[in-house]
Amino acid sequence: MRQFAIGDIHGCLTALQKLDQELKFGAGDLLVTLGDYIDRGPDTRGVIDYLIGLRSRCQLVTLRGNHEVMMLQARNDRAVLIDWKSCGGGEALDSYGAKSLEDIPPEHWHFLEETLPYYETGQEFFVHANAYPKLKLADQPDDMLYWEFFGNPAPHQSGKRMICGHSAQASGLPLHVGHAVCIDTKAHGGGWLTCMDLRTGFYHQANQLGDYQILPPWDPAPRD
Ligand SMILES: [Mn+2]
Repeated sequence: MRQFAIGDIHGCLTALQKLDQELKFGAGDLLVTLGDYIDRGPDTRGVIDYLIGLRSRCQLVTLRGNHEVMMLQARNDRAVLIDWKSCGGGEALDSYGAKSLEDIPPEHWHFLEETLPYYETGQEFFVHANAYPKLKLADQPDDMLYWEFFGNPAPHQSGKRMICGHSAQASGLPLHVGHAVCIDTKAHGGGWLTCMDLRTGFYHQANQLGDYQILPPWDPAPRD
């Protein structure tokens, strides 16, 4: 069984489709998407539709990011609505040809509502943003799970490796510190959408131009 994690997509449908075309996600594959599907990039609507479609082909686990948090809260809070629109929500609405949140289809609200705060397998745990090393996943506060930047945390008490997004790496390279890996490589800002193969350590990257490349696993021993 292959196991993959995909970083912050932010409306970058072309890059997501390219990864799927190259890796051919299918039955038996576990695919964990780390949240921030929406906002900033050009096609929030298309990305959510695509992810809903992927569910019928592979085991898809969709985590919640801070942008999904904002969009969900924007329904009930005018101040959050204004904040969300200025953080890329305007582009999300545009992708629906929508003037207001009432124009978003119910199945997309359902998709957003069903996103998870975290996920774990035998060897890894997955969060959008970060986690306190000394707290169980079930006890992590929302601010940490959805908002806190990476900052090279200590290893988690579970002994599992943390896979996260949220802290956009302007270099386009994943940030790997051994016990934690951040794979937000700024797809919406001219960077890459990264899909990490968790068992081999290879990184598959695609961008909005339809380019694709593979990066080798992280090597803990620096060489001259
Ligand atoms: Mn984020």
